[in-house]
Amino acid sequence: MSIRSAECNAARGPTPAAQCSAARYDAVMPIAITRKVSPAITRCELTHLEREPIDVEVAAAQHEEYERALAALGCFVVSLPAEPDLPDSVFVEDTAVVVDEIAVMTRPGAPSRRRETASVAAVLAKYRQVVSIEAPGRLDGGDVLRLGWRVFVGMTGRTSREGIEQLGALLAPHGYAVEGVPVTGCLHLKSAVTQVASDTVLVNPAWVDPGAFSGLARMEIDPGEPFAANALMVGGAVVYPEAFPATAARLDRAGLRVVPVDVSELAKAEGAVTCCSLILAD
Ligand code: CIR
Repeated sequence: MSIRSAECNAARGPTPAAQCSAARYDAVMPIAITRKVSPAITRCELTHLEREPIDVEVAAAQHEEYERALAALGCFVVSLPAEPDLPDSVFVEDTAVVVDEIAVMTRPGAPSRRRETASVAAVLAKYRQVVSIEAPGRLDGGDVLRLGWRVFVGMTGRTSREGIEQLGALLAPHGYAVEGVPVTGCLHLKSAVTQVASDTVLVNPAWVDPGAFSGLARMEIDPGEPFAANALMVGGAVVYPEAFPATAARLDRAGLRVVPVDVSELAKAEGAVTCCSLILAD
């Protein structure tokens, strides 16, 4: 089990292999950056959901289980302390887009979320060269789905054309091709489609056109579970919400290893499984 507080990891960084024995071990582990649930999550942004009471303790406990699931799948979890004044800061995915070569700090579409990026940038700087989306561009990491050298970006209320163009310009020198994808009816592109295997995406065709993902196998969610397209592929498995058993059965029938997690309290804040971590390939 490898869950470390950010303080503990401060010395870890992209350590030269000779510097400590942990470095050799880290080289084969994905790094998962997470952040504890803010007590202010009850004041989170909501776009497509009605506000419901959120039990902060339950949300925090579910988040800890999520971190444990990532660690059990071989991730080195860098767990940042809660941000008491930033309601949505547990959803670290939205603050950055990380590829092997660089980390791009986003400029989140919701103004209330813009202060979330600074502390994540400080951590990412240990692992990658850090660059940023600049005003007036807007980009949420939840809108960015990288599939090999293709980077799909949702055209949503959170992510602007300017933000997509800036991301394209930052990633192009490293060989990535950025494509904007129309999305309707949900918060982010990754509410509508995520990767579940090297050659397969899980998609809700009501929210995004599966035709955008040509060249990949497209598995559809169970139509009775509209929020079921958000899955986190990591460590040879798919971390997946318990709330969607019919779609989970489809994943299972396809031969995928499904690791169920209960994120029901975080879902009331319009969060799911990809949004609670930034996964860095080693
Ligand atoms: C928001 O509206 O920004 C948060 N309440 C939820 C963000 C979820 N992020 C994600 O799925 N990538």
